[in-house]
Amino acid sequence: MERTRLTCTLRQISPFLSSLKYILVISVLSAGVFFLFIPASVRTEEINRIILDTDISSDVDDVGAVAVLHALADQRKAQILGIMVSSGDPWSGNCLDALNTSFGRPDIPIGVIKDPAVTHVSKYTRYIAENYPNDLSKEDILAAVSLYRKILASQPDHSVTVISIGYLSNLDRLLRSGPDAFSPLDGKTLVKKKVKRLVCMGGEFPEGREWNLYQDAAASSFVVARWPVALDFCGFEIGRRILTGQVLQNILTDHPLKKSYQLFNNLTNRQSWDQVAVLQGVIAETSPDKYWEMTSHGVVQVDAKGNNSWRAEKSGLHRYMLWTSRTEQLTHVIDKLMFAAAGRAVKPEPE
Ligand SMILES: [Ca+2]
Ligand SMILES: [Ca+2]
Repeated sequence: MERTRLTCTLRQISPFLSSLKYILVISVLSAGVFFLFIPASVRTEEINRIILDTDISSDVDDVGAVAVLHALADQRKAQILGIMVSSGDPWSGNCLDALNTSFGRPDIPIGVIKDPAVTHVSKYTRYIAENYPNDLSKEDILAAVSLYRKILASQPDHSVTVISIGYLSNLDRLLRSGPDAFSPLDGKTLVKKKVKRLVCMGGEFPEGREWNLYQDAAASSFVVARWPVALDFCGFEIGRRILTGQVLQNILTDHPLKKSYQLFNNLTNRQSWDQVAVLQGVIAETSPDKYWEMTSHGVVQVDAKGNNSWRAEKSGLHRYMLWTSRTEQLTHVIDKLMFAAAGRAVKPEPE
């Protein structure tokens, strides 16, 4: 009896189901056709064009930041134009290529700093470079300053966000660069024409002395004084209080993201200076969740020793990030994004 009733009901609704299927197929097809006819410039308007500049080597939050950037690219919030290395560690470039490969983007252009460069020993770069697939060849690699010029010259005006999570050495060389095969413009003019904003993890606010700025203090002082467009700082005091990474224990494979944290601190939590800068560079303008605030405009100065100071000034191009009652929640946001980047090889996300 029950069975008969069920069969009858199914028979009654089956024409409805097939027309529903038909409507669904038509909707999906027309959405696809509609998408094809939207000009590419409009489609990509919301996608931030990003160049990341990292000292990936001495600390592991750079690896976390690369993961976060890939996760945001997967969500179509960022387009990764290229990644520059400011560290002189000879394994940094291949480690980065291995990470990009593991996140499904093996061909992201990588530019590496030429000597002289700030160099530190890393707990993970050599292992990642030697044990995970990557194909960055030392002969083909462009100097970061050349890759910056090549990429910027090919982009729409005022469209590129540069996110610096290491030393400002590459940007110093970019600003000082002259015309070349990629562009007839000098570096500063090229930046002014193509770059929308620089986000810099560096400094301590309102004043202090921080690693990224004092490691190559001459470069920091030069770049901060002459950068011709908007410059946002994510200071030491923000990322210091956001501890992430321990949840990577739950990744079931030997993913190089997990392996880097394992080699660095045996998968305990680490401060998240660099991931915060990526969030400021990619989602600050579009996110409905105000996890932090920025100051009004002002001027940051960096002296010859790498000390930074701040003064408010309406015409200044600089701002810095302010901690709010919601900022602590970035811990969860960052852990989730790092998880997402590592893909399906994970247990369900922890709450
Ligand atoms: Ca590659
Ligand atoms: Ca860094």
